Amino acid sequence: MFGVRIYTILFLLLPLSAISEDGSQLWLRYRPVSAEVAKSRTIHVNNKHETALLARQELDTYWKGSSIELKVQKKEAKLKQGYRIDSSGGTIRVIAFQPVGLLYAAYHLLRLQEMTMLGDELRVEEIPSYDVRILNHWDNLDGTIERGYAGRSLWKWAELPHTISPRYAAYARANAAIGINATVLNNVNASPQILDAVYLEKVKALADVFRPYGIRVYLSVNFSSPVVLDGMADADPARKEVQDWWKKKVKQVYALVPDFGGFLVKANSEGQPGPQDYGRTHAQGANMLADALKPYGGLVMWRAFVYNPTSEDRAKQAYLEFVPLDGQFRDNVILQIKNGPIDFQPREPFNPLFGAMQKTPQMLEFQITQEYLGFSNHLAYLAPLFKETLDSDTYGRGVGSTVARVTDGTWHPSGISAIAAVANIGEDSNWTGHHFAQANWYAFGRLAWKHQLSSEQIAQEWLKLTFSNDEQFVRPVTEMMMDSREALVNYMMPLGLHHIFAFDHHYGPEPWGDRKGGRPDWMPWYYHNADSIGVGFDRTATGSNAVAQYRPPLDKRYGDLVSCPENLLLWFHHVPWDYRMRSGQTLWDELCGRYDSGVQQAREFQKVWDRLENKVDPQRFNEVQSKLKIQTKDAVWWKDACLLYFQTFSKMRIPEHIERPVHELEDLKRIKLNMKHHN
Ligand code: GCV
Repeated sequence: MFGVRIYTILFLLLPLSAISEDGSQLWLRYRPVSAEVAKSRTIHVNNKHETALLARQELDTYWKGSSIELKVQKKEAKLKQGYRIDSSGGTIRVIAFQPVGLLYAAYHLLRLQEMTMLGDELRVEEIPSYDVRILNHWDNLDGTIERGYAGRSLWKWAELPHTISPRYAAYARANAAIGINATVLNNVNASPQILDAVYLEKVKALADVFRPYGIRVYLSVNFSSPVVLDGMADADPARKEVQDWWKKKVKQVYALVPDFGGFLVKANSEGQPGPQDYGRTHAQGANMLADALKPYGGLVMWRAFVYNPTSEDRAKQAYLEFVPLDGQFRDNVILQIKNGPIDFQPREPFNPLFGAMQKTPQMLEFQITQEYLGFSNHLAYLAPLFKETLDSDTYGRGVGSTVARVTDGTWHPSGISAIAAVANIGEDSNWTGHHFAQANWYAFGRLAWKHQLSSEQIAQEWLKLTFSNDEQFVRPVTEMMMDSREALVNYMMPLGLHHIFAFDHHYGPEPWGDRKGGRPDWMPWYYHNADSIGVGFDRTATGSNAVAQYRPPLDKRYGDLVSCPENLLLWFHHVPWDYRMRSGQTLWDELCGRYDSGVQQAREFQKVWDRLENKVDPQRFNEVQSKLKIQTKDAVWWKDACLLYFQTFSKMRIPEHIERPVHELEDLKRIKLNMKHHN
């Protein structure tokens, strides 16, 4: 007894930063208020919906301030899923049109409280930028996750529906707190089994847990499901029997999950089946599913990630395939388009499909999981990458047709707007493998809610909620986060280089990579084209002419060596080694400088972090510290591999002021990481 008391006293005396945390609480580290505080104010709600009651419960448990009145008001339809908060006269009044708006408002208030940013008066109106803010899990039914780096899947399919892990509700709550309102449970490389009755019962169990948090379930479906599950002769979307099969299946799904969101489909892409197997178009395939879902209000998110090993530049293929189909899709189909034309590279220009289809609603797909950005080993804050795409002007309807406006409902006001990202969540205790990878999940949610937020603002919010309000911590770490994606671009693929990863895992460098008989568009040389003259992919009129897929003035801006932004130079041009860059240096010297500055930035991150040891709890401090060591080692590996390899073509010296390579090229070529997955 005495011992316990001493420990309690010791514990209370310790600075907060000395108490270890494992990261499992994410941005929800609120502490329950005392009974006394709870008694001193009332939290009232005018609605009995489970989500409204949950909003009240959250505030009741954690809110330290004055009384709050939560109201759902039918006349406030323009608030959609949003809310209004007003605090004049002592009581805080929250108005929403839907119960979920109250829940979002509750998290808004708690967020401000946690950041000590509650002023005397509150006047807030928030309406989300997108209707559907959805995570895509690439989780397989066997518990593995494609491109997942935070352990196995959260979904315990073998235990479901009878055993419900407490992490399901924790997951839903974490998402609701940042405004995410939908989730696709399974991999786009979809097992047909997900639609089997046995699995649908499991899906229902998850949907039941998520529902109070305002989260709707969607599923990835395999186009051949009727063949695999029920032995139908084919899955031709033009055949009545196939259409009926889907109608029956959809009915079965809605009987179990009445608020089911819809289907996500990867078809005729990387070996997945699709309508083209039967000579039908993507539109015909998507429409068949859309017709089945329509009576229930379900959506089809049809992915535009298609490319085949033809002589056509991979970057052009989705556009060539989909633009001619504009106008042919049902109104409950949204085309889901990756941010760039290749595949979630550290930097890509925006995908030219955005803004090119005037009649077809489009949605963005980002990748939160860091398939091409150092897995969960590298600190790379992705909000700047997300913003770069959102803010890109497509010129699709003149100046100001940013990707954000093309997708947020401005272009298609009568339809449903949506934004997706591939999740980085697994069963690791900190959910995402790297503590700082939580920030990317957070940033996606916040931008999906409000794409006008700045990356910096989001980083600060996240740091305050996740670590500490101490300005001496928040300032330098925000800066580090803000620099981190560019640092990674520098040490991996500066100046528009892309896809020079090792074939087997997309982690380390393999610019020399080649496989006899392998698909050229899966080989690094396909992308960098290094030769004795220079390096880079000629996508101008003298090359693949991919620049022509961009609207004026972008076609000219990208197509011209002088006006092309330097950070995309080698994406669009094959540039001579001795070409003079804006800095006055040759391309070769500039390239060396970029790789080197990436390494120096990584070293700097280590210093920044080490200086903050007394401001972070020991467990998280140590875990981040050791990840930063890996990151720096990898940065050196990337720099040496790329410079030594490209030097075999440029035959130029690495400038003297640059850190010398510490590896031999031949040794680097022998490194084979044991990480399966390819392409
Ligand atoms: C789910 C890339 C990834 C694949 C992924 C694919 C896709 O090619 O490497 O793992 O498959 O994109 O987005 O469909």
